[in-house]
Amino acid sequence: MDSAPSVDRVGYLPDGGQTLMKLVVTGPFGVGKTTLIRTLSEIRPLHTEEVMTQSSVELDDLSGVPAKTTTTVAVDFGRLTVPDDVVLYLFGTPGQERFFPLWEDIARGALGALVLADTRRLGDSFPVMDAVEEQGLPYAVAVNRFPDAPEYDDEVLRAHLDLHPGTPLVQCDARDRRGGVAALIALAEHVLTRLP
Ligand SMILES: Nc1nc2c(ncn2[C@@H]2O[C@H](COP(=O)(O)OP(=O)(O)O)[C@@H](O)[C@H]2O)c(=O)[nH]1
Ligand SMILES: [Mg+2]
Repeated sequence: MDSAPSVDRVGYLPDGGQTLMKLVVTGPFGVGKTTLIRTLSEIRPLHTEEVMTQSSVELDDLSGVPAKTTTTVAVDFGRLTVPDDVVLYLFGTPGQERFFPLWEDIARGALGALVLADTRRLGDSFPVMDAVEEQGLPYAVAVNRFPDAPEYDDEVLRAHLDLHPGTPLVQCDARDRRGGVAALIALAEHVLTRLP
């Protein structure tokens, strides 16, 4: 008897023998979360992105991100396998503070968070870092370098962001795979050192 055709889940389920790690990619509106997950994911990422409508004009502050035409209304999801058979499941959160109540659900089971920041508005990342700390999640900060944003040395950024000396800080371009992978590896290593 022919066996029933298997559901094609290749690419969505790991092959076994791997360490799975759920990570949250977070940060303020327009900082590059969706872009980073799109750049990194080895599967076609899931995005629940919507074109922004007039009704969000008063809600979503576009200052600093004038070219933005879409907004994440729920989550982004992607997957990335890094050396040593560690499979990272990436969950992007919406950036708008009105969605913070969704966080607990999105972050449930996550081992760590990558908080994205933009040097033109570093302060926008503070409430996000607070939310991550409230969840008790270890995190790393990735500064997404936009071409027209001022550049600072790591020490200056650390001081501005008031980072704990143990918190990893990485500067990257969300559209560039190598820098994004480096940011996630820094986070994964940080998470692993904190596991019992
Ligand atoms: N120049 C530049 N543009 C970027 C970079 N990252 C994101 N963008 C653009 O910035 C806008 C906001 O990015 P998006 O990923 O949607 O932000 P999100 O709200 O955090 O998910 C989009 O138009 C992106 O194409 C970057 O590193 N450099
Ligand atoms: Mg987004």
